[in-house]
Amino acid sequence: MNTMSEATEDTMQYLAAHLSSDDYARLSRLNNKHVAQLIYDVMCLCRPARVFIVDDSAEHVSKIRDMAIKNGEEYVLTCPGHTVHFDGYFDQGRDKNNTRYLVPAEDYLDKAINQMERTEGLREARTLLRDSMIGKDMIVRFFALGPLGSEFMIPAVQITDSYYVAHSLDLLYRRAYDQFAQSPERTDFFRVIHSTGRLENGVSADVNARRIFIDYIASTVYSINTQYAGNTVGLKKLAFRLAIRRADHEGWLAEHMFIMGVHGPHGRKTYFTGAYPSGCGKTSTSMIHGATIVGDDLAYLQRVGKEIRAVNVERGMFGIIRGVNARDDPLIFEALTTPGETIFSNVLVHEGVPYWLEDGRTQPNSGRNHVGEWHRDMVGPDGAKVPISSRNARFTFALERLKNLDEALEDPRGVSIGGVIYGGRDSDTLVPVREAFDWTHGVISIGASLESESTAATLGTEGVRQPDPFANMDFISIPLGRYISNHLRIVTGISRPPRIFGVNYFIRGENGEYLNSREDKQIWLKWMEQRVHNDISAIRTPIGLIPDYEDLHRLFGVVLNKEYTRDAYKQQFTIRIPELLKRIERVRSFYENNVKDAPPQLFEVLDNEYTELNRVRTIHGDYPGPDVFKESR
Ligand code: OXD
Ligand code: MN
Repeated sequence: MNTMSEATEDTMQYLAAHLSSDDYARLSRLNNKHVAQLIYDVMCLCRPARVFIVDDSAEHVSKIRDMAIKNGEEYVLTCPGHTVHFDGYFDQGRDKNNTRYLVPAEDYLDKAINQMERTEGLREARTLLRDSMIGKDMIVRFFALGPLGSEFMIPAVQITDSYYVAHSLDLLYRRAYDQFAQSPERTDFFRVIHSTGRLENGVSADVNARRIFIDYIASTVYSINTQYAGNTVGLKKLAFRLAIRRADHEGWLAEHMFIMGVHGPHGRKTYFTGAYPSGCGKTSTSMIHGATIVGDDLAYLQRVGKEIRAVNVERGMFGIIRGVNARDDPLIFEALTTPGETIFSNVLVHEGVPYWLEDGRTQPNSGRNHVGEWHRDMVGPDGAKVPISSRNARFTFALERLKNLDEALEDPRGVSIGGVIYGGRDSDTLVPVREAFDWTHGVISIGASLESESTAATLGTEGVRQPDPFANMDFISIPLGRYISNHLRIVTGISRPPRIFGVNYFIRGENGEYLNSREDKQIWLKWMEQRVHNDISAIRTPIGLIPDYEDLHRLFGVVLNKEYTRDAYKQQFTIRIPELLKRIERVRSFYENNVKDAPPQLFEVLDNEYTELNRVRTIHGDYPGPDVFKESR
């Protein structure tokens, strides 16, 4: 299949004969021969019973939702607007092993990036897609990544045989059929082709042949034999990989980042982006009390004049629901328990009400979830005890459901970024918050050195420490060395680049206890906001700048009405030299062994930090408390 070519007269005649007159009229209105060719190719290969070309009308939007319900892909819940969808027991997360770039023989991607030879991959995709839509509808949808009418915007088409997927897309992205119609000459749109494959009891039956291929040569993504939205809503993490390549060509950045407005003193608002691996507090940070949210997952960043500006690629949330409760995530919890369009996935449904892990409510002992009929203590087909809901159960809704939505979501110019935050799941090494000495130090020592313990967002064992540069390792589609150089370069000519910070919400004490509570994030954010404006000073340590006790004490008092003790400060901000040295050794060896062309600054920054940590160790021992550095200023 050549998804990049242009339809001929014959193709148009075929389409006229095989589409309904309304669908053909909608296709013709687009006047885009590349779109027509794509539809023709997928029709010939997958042989659907019908094709539905979807425009931006309210009528189509509600038809999609109705069809998802009629086909049994979603079930209506008691609360108006709420539905639930179930994925198969073995289809509960992003399938990293089977998500591959299709790389032509002459191209290079680092070996840490999952890939296969392009021709072979295309052949496999075609084989698996052949006849996959017999008896089903083929739904064709048009969206924009980024705000409509923005310089950042990338148009995208997704074809799917799942109304649930088509419905999810609707809540997550900006509809752009009209936008396509206005620019018939555009051929640079991203393409996604998805089929659930053969269904048994409503779920993808052939998950062993689950394949997700990214053909960056033709800006096309294939997703086959899967339903889990992280694998099938192609405009999310799959098109994002195409965007990383486009960003590389065009000199901007596509990042796995939230965008949020942190509110400082005297009505000041400072925008931050933040990258954290899935399941490490990214959404909950962007939803923190007192701040406003622009987006929780994907951002495009560009240098515009003397600023770095960013937009949210999406307009909705596909969030992890575990742990969302009235106390910890009150605004999401409110949206999830009040009327309004919401799709729950892989939660437990009991008498029309959804329940999930750690939802803070009295939970029923039975109901329906992703195993089918569930009761407490039951074991699943793999012999493991089945929790009340999947650990990666999710909710999907449009951001407009949230009371803390920032006014800039649809601003075509994006927002000006004051700070960039990286956070991972690390139980024993890094302090809760630190600031880089400068942009280069931050890119290398914080972004490129990020590691995290694995979570339920991807299939496989949880809790394994892995390198996750920029929290983007799963999605990086260009050589990593080049990706890092792009980060170093983006601020060229900017006299005051955004500050870079690292956070760790998961640091534990000697007895394994967490040293911080969830709400402490608020303090780190306020501290970072004030640092961006140089309102307060900070203490220089070998790994970056850390807060002064007095500033944190004041912030804990004012913001949380909490007494912050010197003892807590000392435990949290002790510089754990043996662990930090090991971390640098791991990061160094990851780059040495896996990455060609890492920029020289990478090894310089790591080596300097290593030397400095060793120097301090000889004077102050393995675990110097923060005050040691204050005194030595
Ligand atoms: C997500 C993910 O769903 O990263 O955002 O898995
Ligand atoms: Mn994500």
